[in-house]
Amino acid sequence: MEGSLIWILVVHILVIAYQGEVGASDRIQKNFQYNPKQPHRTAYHFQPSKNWMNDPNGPMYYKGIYHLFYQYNPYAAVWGNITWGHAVSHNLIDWIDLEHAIEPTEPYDINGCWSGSATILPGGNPVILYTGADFKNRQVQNLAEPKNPSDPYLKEWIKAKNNPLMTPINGIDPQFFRDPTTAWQGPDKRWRVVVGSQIDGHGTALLYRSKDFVTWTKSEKPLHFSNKTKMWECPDFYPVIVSRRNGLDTSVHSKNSKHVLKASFNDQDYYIIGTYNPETDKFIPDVDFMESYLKLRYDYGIFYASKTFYDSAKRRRILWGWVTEGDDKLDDIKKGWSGLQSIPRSIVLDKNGKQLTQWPIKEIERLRRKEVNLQNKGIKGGTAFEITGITASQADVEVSFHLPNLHDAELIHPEKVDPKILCSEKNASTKGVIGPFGLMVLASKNLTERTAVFFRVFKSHDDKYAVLMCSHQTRSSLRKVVNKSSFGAFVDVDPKENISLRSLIDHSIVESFGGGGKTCITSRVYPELAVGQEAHLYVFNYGTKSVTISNLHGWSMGRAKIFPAHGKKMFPTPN
Ligand code: DQQ
Repeated sequence: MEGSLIWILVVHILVIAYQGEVGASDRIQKNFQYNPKQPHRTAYHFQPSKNWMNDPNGPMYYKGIYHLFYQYNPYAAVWGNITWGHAVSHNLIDWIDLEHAIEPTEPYDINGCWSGSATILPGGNPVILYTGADFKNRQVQNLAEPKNPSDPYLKEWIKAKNNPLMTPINGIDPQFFRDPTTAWQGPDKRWRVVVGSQIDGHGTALLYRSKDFVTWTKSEKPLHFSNKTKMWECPDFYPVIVSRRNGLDTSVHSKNSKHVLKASFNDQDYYIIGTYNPETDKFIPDVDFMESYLKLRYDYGIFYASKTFYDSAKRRRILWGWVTEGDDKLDDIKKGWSGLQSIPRSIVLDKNGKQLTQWPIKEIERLRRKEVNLQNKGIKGGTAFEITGITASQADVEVSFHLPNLHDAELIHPEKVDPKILCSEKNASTKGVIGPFGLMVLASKNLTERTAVFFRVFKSHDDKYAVLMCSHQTRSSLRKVVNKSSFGAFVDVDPKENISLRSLIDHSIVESFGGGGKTCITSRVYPELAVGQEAHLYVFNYGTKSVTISNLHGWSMGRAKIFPAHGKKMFPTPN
């Protein structure tokens, strides 16, 4: 025990020393992150130095180090040659990008090492289950183990000799069989794992069980399926605890826990909450996929193929998602890279028990630098004002609004409208009564370019209120060939209390958290004018009624330290 504590300390010192050294090297920093020649690269989101990245894979905490693996093309800025990239961190913000962890080398993964998850076995050793696209382009599930589990960086991985462990037999379509979850152990000590699939045209979470993690048997019944969706990619299944802020390890089951099932389809990450019985492996959702008007999603913007893991160091569950580009493939080739990872988010069951809430991990706050504050400031209808004094292209902004009486709010039937469409019809320039009010981010001085993240409050038919949150991007860039569609969703908050918004702004990404993280919208934008020092930040209210800023805190953000490892000698392996 004492020995491992000392080792964790040594690892931390090594990581910090290493970062200090690289912090001094401007050359490496420039290659990796935002710089005037690459104005859309980010400063504090994880991205590798170049080429294509998609799904986050196998995140875990091991011997004092956080690991993030990711789908990566080592040769180009487009999807292909899929390999597991691997980065390590001691704080989830600063990263060292290591050598690839898993490469397509064997008949069972020669056409790509696709998404998968890590499981920490009893005793503490990690293993990875991942999908291989095999020599016949069938999808199969494979196991990889660390070559040296005493290496906290887990630099080298060995593929199991019995691979593939699960193959598409008995009616499973070989093209629809992928993305194993983190495994969990039932009361009978057998492992369970879910694999994404499509059976008879319906999205399905196939369930497998194993005594030894090597021989897996498919359960006759899937964990769940939905005839309202097609193929489920990257499923995730984990417990959350009622009325508490901490997370639960994946195998934990208690009378105070509920279970979350997430599936990626239609370019979005949808989730449902329900009750799981580990004796029978029955999962009964409270409300099924696509059946509530909120159609619960982690994020209503650009955020896909996400994955959570349990951080045993801080007893929390952390979520990561892939944030794609919204520009043209040719632009990606020209700029030499594509894809970001979201800021890791803590994810908990909301106190209403009906949805999850997410919040950027606390560690991100260490990048906060120069600060501006405002209190109790009224904003008349039809006005906007600039927040000065912070770097608007690289910022963290938290604001909460207090609303006047809501009697005259416009009427709406929230169940009958598509909030995304509503956000483009009633966009930031369309005057309303209560709203639109919110932030204009990555804006040029004269507002020619701007991304508006805002709320609008409606009265619903039964004398309740509906709060709409939008990210309106039609004017986010002068460039024509970029995706400027708007995003929108309702936020389940009472507008008679304050409505809060937090936006993490990082050059070409805006991650916004409405209502304390009940509704999240992530956008990618490619301003031409509002770049670097030329970006501005405004608060606006284009409703007829005034609103009041109860509080606004904004910070310039520093850069995360993200850099490649310089060869194996920087990572001494303990004896
Ligand atoms: N990406 C992986 C697949 C997964 C998809 C391939 C989701 O395993 O289904 O790169 O983005």
